[in-house]
Amino acid sequence: MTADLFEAVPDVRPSREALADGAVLLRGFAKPFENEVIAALHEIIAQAPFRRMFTSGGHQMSVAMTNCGNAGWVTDHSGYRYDGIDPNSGQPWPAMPGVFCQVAEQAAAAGGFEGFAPDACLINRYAPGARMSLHQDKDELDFTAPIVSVSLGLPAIFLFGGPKRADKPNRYRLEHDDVVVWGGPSRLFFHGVAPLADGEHAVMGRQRINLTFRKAR
Ligand code: MD6
Ligand code: FE
Repeated sequence: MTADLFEAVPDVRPSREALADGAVLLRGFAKPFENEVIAALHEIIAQAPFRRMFTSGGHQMSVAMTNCGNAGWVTDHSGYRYDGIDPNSGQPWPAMPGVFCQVAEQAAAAGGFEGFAPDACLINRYAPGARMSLHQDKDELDFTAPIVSVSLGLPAIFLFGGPKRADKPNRYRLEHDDVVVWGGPSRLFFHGVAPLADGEHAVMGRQRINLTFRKAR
């Protein structure tokens, strides 16, 4: 009689939402991979800890970053680039775990991009208040490959604009296990993340982690 009181609230959000031509939000797509992804993440950050990098203009980013895969995205006084070596350790970045490749490849296929084989995974950690200003992902060599973005932990407001910085962005709430696949006509659109609201996530604690998979080289 009271059983329904204990049933989970149904998730009424559609599982798939187009953000633009070439960009799709796949809600909950990472759920089946989540446990393995989080275990692999712990191993990566033990080898290559999060660090807050500096832009070429000398500003320290609020988001802490690390990488895995053959190429890692780095920024310092000389600018942005992909580098096979972690500048903090002088060692190659940790290898891309198999489960990372699987979730990225399967999400890309679900988004219409078959055969995605990322060589870079940028791992971003947002503490409450951290943000990412509007930017384009344009440091990769091949813009025909999409980017796959996996969100874990606290929800964030993702800002998705257009081809010009001045284009007013739409706002999307990205939650734990949501995946954005992004390529084709909107591959170079401006986007960012609003300052993270404070909270405590049941699995990830007081933070948001975002994995972006790219074909950098
Ligand atoms: C983030 N993501 O969600 C930052 N870039 O924390 C990105 O900058 C991003 O999610 C390109 C494609 C998808 C993304
Ligand atoms: Fe980006």
